[in-house]
Amino acid sequence: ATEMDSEIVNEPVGGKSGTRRALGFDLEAGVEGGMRSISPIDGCVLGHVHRNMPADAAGIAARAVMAFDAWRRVPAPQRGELVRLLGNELRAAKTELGRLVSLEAGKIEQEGLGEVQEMIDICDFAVGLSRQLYGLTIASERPDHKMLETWHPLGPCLVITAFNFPVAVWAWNAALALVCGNSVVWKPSEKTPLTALAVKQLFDKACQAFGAVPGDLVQVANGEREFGETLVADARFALVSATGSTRMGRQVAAAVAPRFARTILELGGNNATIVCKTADLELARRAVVFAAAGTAGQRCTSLRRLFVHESVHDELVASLKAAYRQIRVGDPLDGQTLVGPLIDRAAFERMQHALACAREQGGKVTGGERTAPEMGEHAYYVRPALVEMPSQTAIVREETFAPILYVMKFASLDEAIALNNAVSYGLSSSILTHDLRESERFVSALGSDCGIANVNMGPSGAEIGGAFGGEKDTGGGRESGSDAWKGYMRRMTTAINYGESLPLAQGVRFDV
Ligand code: UN1
Repeated sequence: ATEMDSEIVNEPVGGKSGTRRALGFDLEAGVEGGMRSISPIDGCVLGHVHRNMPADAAGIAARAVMAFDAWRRVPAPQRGELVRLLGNELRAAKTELGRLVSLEAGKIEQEGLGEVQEMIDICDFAVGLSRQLYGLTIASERPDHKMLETWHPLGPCLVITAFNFPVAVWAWNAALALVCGNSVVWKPSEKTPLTALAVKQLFDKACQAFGAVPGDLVQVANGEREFGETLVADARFALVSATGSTRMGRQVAAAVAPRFARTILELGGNNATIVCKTADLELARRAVVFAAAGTAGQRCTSLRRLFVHESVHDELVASLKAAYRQIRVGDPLDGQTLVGPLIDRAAFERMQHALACAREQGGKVTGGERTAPEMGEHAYYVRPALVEMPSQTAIVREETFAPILYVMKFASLDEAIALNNAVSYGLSSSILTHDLRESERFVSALGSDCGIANVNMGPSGAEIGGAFGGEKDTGGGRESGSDAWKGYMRRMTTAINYGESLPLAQGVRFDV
């Protein structure tokens, strides 16, 4: 990657100026009039990237159609070979790409690397899948007949991703979409355009190693809101897979509904953990701190609501407070740091607003204040907040994308499950208990109403092997593992008559 080395000049948006290595990626630094990528680490500009305008959307969609037409002709296991090569490129560039994720999204290094590992994992999964896009044979009710179910490529897929998982969520979608025979247009978050371009370079290398890949099989389309809306409205996209806010998801769903195209929506979450009286409190402490404070509370699956049995409440809260005091908040590139910055000032203001509301609604707030002044006035670092609430008030039922953990007491499991389910979202949830009856009830049809319900761990940090997504305002989509691939293909049912007569289904007689 050395020939790709370029220097990205930081503009002094923040108090500092200086230069930062672009980590081996040629990231179109200095595109005139381009979109800026700002590092949440210190508020400095990392670089500029090409900004697509709404008028560019039609050309992008047309190229995606051409690429789809060629790619669907390639046998699925060969399509898997391209994804295997992409996985190899990701392995080779794991350190650099993970660091770029840290630079642009503000994640600590471990989590930046973890995100790239998640991409590698889904590539491996998709390679295996490329030989397992199984259909069915179905017994026919008619003599000398059989029925088949076959899965075919769907069409161009538009993938919209969020800043908080700037590369992994694209990979969950793209690795599956590609082995399923589709072309992909990637509209990254406006806050993380560089990581997308870096991934595109790795994809291009995989294409070179593969040989004959149709041009524009994957297009990265950086642009702003109106550009994104124009893409979503383009009828040539057979699928729009969008990760982000519920407000955005509602707009996508409404825009796509008139043409009956498919959506996979992975929207907000307001995830809860229930700690029962038999729980291992040391395990609970560790699970809660990672899930609530990790990634600065900026995962869709971050823990935001903690329900603790009244008999262990005070003990757990005391140990959580002690643990919270130990958390190192600061430069995510420092290996000792556990919590990096919020993505921007708006996120900081929303957090402070939520904490003010919580106080008004009877909450006792510990932490939550701004910290790490050495990182400059244009970066927003906060102490993770722990808020003891008298009950699940309005602010607790809202998702605030920041490290705020609301803690509440409960007396019976039924009450805790009802509280878990009493929010508009349904992404993730978890229970800590050593009582089998409690954990089984939680994961039963009468338990958590979320797409994810974990036992003896927190709600975040899902593996790629399972289907990822949730119910209600979370949007209902499923991505990643299990049979999520079916969302990227169209299903065909075929009845075949190998006899000499024409019996009709349901015994209907129609003699001519
Ligand atoms: C997200 O926050 O958008 O379960 C996805 C997790 C990760 C994915 C989170 N594997 O925390």
